[in-house]
Amino acid sequence: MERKLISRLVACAVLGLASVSVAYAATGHEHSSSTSVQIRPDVTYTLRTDIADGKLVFIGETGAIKGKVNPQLVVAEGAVVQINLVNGDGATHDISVPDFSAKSNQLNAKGSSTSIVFKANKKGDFQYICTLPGHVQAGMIGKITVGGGSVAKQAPKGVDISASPFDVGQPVGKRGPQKMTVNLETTEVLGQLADGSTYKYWTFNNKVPGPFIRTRVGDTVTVNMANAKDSHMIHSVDFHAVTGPGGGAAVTQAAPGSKKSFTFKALNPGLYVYHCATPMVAQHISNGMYGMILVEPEGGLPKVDREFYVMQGELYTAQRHGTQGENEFSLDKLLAEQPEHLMFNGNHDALTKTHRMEAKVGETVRIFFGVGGPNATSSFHVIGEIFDRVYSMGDLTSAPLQNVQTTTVAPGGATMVEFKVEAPGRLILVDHALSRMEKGLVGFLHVDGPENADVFRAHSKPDGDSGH
Ligand SMILES: [Cu+2]
Repeated sequence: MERKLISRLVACAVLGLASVSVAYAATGHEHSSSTSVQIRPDVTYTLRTDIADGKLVFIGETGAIKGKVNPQLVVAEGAVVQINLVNGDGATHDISVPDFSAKSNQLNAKGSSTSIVFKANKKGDFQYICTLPGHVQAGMIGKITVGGGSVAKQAPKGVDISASPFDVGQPVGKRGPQKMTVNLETTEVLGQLADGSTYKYWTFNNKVPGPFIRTRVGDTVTVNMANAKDSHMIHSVDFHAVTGPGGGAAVTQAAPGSKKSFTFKALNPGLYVYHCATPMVAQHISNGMYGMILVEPEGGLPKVDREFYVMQGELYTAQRHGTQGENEFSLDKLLAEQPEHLMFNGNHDALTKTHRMEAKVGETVRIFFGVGGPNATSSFHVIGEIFDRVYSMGDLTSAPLQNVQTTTVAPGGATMVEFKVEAPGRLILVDHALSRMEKGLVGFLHVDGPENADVFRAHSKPDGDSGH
């Protein structure tokens, strides 16, 4: 079983650096009763081949091993480990960890890359090598330590800026139009980006995305926006649900320590994005200044069992994805539209570790999904499910699309999706432009409950007439 798993992992991994390695972890992290899909390795290292002082070597490419020659790789016992190899010298190389039967294809061209993935299922010190004749003797050998506790975890320094997917407000139900007030504070805070790395986020109410605002068509809404005293920038807010100058941005440009407000009437039902609209707007949005406002139609939305609030965003950092410590904004990468990070709800762990999204078998799930962006269009998809209904482009008054696999959501756009969960397991929220998963864009929805063999069942032995 284990061997099969590994060979499948390796077969999958040799497709290249950008391939997504899917480990069907038989033990499952969360559920004994259901099949869990491990879609990301637990730890990733990137090595580059090079020639140093007449010797052939591996050099660490990112993170704590950056620049180190034949760096020691330390991983936890049981971890799924990915090692990427980039050809830095143009000679033919590969990478192998013989003790785990992991071996890559050969790289020939300078700049080409490959990877291996394996499960580090035994403790001890092992070797990673290049298997080409003479290359180990020439210096291409390093140590991988499994189960060593010698790597000190960097203590998190940033605050948790990830917005809860559960904060979706109260459904309006049958009520009539009313007056309401929305209070926003714009802030600049050092937030946790991933394990061991931080970023200076700009936010509404210290969360990314900002608060989910729930209104009804015909409501009269007063928006009070305060820019925190310790901000460095002017901030503002543009609601796509507002009919008026700049969606409110024309009258909310607030210097640090000042307040602005305006009142609008919600004329059009729908699911709308809001964002900061202060130059450079793309930078303010990227840094985390976006959220959503729902304008429910008369009579409210149909009742469902679970509602979630999820938004996709991008970060453009000078440091490459995976770099420890504080990551800083890069104007060049923003203008080139080349994000180093993509996230659901603000950071890499928001919907995989920090907030546990759950549903029970038989329940109906609704996701309010929006793209803050500022640039990437999302191909929103849930692995292991089919959207029963898609309210495309946030249009809540037309009949929804039905039975949809993947739906396009524009930057500054939104979509409401609904589906019934029929079988237990871990569903995976992605943008099906799956290179982005490698930059942090993934979320989980855990479905608990009894197996539903009618809908899905695994076979312990290959079925006689099913072929492969
Ligand atoms: Cu701003």
